[in-house]
Amino acid sequence: MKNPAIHISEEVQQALYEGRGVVALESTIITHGMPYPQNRDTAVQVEEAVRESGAVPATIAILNGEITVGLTESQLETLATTDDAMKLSRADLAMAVSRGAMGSTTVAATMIAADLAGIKVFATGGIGGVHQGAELSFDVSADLTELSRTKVTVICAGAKAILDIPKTLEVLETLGVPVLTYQQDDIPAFWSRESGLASPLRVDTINQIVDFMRARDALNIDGGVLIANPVPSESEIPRPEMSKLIDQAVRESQEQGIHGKAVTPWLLGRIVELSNGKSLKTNQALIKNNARLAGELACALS
Ligand code: PSU
Ligand code: MN
Repeated sequence: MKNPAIHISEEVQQALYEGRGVVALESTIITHGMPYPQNRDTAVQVEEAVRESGAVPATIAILNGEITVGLTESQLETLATTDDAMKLSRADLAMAVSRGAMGSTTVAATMIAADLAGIKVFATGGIGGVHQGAELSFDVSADLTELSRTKVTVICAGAKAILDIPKTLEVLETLGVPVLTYQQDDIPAFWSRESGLASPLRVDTINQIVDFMRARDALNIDGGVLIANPVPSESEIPRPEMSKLIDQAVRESQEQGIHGKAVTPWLLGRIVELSNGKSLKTNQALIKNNARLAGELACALS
């Protein structure tokens, strides 16, 4: 890898060189998704979950303009306490690089960096998607188009339930992004195991995911794959309970004119308040669960 804008940690470089399993991890969840110190603690625990599966974690962020793949614990701490880090997607990733800024990567930007580094598997909490009211606001996350063009497999707990999940699934289908739900028929809804919507596809084993990815390669089909992994039962907040909080948060965000990049962080923060911190615990549990599955998949592919 001879890209001057990218720094890959020695451990990650070594693992890639040896063909071991490597899992990319995003950083917007650290800067814009959770409060301190839960953001740092979760980031550390997610890396541990990847390691327990036998893979090497590679958290990705922009540190002083350098795309950094594989953060040290002190770099994680710095990022977790940087208040003005830029939330970066495809459109503005290069601005953080050209300005030498601090920035965190969304699903879209993490996919770009992972692909540049040669990492094939990426674990996150929930992807961005089509927002409620998008027919008026046109707010559709760039995560969806990135999934259609960049060849990385993303493990999530479904689209965040703050979104319009049926519209998100429609757009993914239009863009040709396969959505594979792990071990159940219903597509999960982030904090809840069930959404009431059938997943387009279902897989029950890691081997089935590997076979699917290999078949896609053989057919020369480009772009990413989305794996939806339901939150563990013991940590879930059932959908009826979540729905009330989500409706209130979405209504308030519209009344207050929150728009653009601020929408997702604002809603997530408000839902943590409205649930008295319960949604944060679920968020932590589901991302660790995704990191474990991603680690197993990365090892099976290596
Ligand atoms: N899921 C979370 N917390 C987050 C995000 C997802 O639990 O902070 C972030 C991801 O980085 C995702 C981004 O890519 O929100 C989507 O933002 P937007 O809707 O502005 O595209
Ligand atoms: Mn948006």
